[in-house]
Amino acid sequence: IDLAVIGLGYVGMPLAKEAVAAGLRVVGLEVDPTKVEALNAGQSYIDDLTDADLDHMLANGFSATLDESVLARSNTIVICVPTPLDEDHRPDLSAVEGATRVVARNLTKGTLVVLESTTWPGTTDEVVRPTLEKDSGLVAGEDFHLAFSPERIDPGNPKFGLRNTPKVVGGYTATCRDRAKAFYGQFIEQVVPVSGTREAEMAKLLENTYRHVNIALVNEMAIFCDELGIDLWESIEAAATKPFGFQKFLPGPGVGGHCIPVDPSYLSYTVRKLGYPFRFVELAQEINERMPSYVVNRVQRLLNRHRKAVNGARVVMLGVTYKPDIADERETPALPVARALLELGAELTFADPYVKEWSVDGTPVPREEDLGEAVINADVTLLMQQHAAFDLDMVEAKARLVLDTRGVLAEGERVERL
Ligand code: SAJ
Repeated sequence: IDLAVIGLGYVGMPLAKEAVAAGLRVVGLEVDPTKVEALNAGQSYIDDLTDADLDHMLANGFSATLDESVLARSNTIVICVPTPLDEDHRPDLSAVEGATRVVARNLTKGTLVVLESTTWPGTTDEVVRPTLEKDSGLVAGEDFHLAFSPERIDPGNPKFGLRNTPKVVGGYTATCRDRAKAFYGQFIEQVVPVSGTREAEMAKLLENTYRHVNIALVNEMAIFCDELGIDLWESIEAAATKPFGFQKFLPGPGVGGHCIPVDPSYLSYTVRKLGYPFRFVELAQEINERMPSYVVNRVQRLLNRHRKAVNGARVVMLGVTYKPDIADERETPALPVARALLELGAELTFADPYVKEWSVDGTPVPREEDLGEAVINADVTLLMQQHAAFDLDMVEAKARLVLDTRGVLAEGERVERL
């Protein structure tokens, strides 16, 4: 077997797909039997992987399995398991540690092991390597090779996929790095080697923390521009005319997903280990985490200006996923917004083409089936995600009041933007 992929999610499966397309013999290792069953039956649960893709993979020797012994017959093993935060907002490496132990007890000489999961700098060297060496009796850099290569899969991105997104690679030794570079070079157009695993781990955290802090910048500006009566949305478009040195970010109701709210915490965990707080990033996190309550405050003020209270008001929330046009609700800001509105006594409903049923702390929120009726009947429409399926011209024309948190509607006496 040329490649064993551990973790068959939105990162592992595109990797398996491209490796199969390059003619490699690929096997997928999972802990979840339902995933194994679905994949081997040609049923994809991955947004960007069609059943046809999967059939092609299966026809070319791919299979998913629960049987870890396949690792002993694989000359490359890539770990693509989740690295979330635990309830104390601290890095949770349990999936990485579990996968590493499975690799270690099946590790054979000459194998290349690559970690792709986003994690704090030093994880590959200080967490993965010792376990691999201790449990297998083999020496990294000599008996087997070890590298880190961050995943840059952007679900739903029509332009960039695994093949045409440059792949950063760092090795425990130069030989490790070169082996990983050769491996990825078989099916990825550009491989970017760096001098060590920490540089590769840090590159990923920098990419996403950069995004996080820039979103916080415009979110904080949205708050004081509202007080100053300045249309920040216009100022952002104007600033974006600068052809160099400015990247456009937009205010929003809060930062969701499993990368942007999470990765900065892996970075600050590392910095705090040095004994001092990582103020800049932690302040940005505070700002982004405060946006849901700011949205509720704006709904309250909008209703009050029309002599209504939130208590007893009918509020329809358009879009409960974490970003437009995908069905992912992880860390969605819609949840804290809905929780606060319900606590204030709002009568809440939602509309979202990607979400069939939705509840807040166990309380089901009724789903609107007719968007036109919903915005006419609601005292206020809260636009959270601008799904392409929403007829925004109709919303703008018919809604009694709108708070537009995405700056996609024209301001008017009934429409306010964040
Ligand atoms: N958001 C804003 N304002 C912005 C941009 C995003 O409020 O200007 C919010 C979104 O609404 C969402 C959250 O931030 O709730 C995250 O949005 P995102 O566009 O960063 O989407 P993600 O979470 O899918 O991020 C992924 C990341 N890709 C990888 O980690 C491989 C990120 O690095 C990409 O830059 C991003 O996709 C992308 O560009 O689409």
